[in-house]
Amino acid sequence: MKMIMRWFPHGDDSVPIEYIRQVPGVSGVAVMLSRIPVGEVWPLEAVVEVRDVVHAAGLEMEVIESVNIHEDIKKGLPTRDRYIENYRTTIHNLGQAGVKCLCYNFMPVLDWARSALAHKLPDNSTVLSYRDAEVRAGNPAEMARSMAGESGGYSLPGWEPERIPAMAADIEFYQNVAQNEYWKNMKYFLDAVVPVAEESGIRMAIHPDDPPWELFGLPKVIGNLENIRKLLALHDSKANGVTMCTGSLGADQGNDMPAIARELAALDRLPFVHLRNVKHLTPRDFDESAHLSQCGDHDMFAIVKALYDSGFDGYIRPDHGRMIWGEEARPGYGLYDRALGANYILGLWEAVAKMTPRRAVAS
Ligand SMILES: [Mn+2]
Repeated sequence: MKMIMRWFPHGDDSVPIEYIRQVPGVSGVAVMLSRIPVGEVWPLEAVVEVRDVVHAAGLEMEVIESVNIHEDIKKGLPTRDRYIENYRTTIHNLGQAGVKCLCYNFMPVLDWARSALAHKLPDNSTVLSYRDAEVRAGNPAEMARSMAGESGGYSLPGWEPERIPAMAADIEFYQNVAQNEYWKNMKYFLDAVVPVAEESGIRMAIHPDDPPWELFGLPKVIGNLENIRKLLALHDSKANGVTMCTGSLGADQGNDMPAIARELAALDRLPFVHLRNVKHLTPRDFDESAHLSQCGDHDMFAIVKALYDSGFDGYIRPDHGRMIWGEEARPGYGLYDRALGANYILGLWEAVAKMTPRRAVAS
């Protein structure tokens, strides 16, 4: 297991990479090149340039999060082939630069949705929060604009401003796309890119829908174990895997996170895990919370133990954190609370490892 943290290059992060190296037990970062427009190739030189910055700080850059997928691919338009070809080239280039894991999502239009980016908790820390009625009462473009207003000037990954004007038309488009058509578009994409990932030594890791339930009449993709199994069957390869995000998938209390962790890790289809906690007010309203089990609804010990016992050998990052101690940072991505989260998870991992001799796992 390798503990990593997300980091945004090119001065687009309040956290200097040198500080991440000082978080005990963290060996690398997950990065994205957010300046390259969605659909275009990530040139090898641009990837290597960032990798060298990461290496110079004494960290690894084995995980990319994310290379976003052009909407034409998700829509299944004839123009998708050009973008898929670009995606294949990008995967090849990432492999050349030593990348091992590529996190992406296949959600239509929306990358993720929250009703507030700085909701105040009783201890005066702030967190991202989700109130279902508020989100449904608005429209995505409004939500994007209000989130941008709260983002402290940082770009929000997946909510690039250039995408906002097209959102209404895109949502309209999907009202006539049947769920099984959408899955066919995903299979078309995977059949084209997974073989390149295999050749390049990269494992694709799809991120669950966030939140994992229907919004705005858009097709659902990865919101429960049944859909994850379906995804894995679309293209049977170890390079077609999953990012298990306990904050996204775990927002639906019907999802048994330790059971999902066990199944995916045992299948060796789980290269990447996002660990964060959520505190529900109702089944469809929640606040993100500190990582500790006692601060939210997840039993983090049970999740970590499930991963360990199943032979998990991928990357973990503390997902979002709270904003604490006066830090000003990109929403969800302050240094302090994520560092606390990383070390809490590492503590759980060490305890589980020392208490439970690892059983041999067939490869
Ligand atoms: Mn996540």
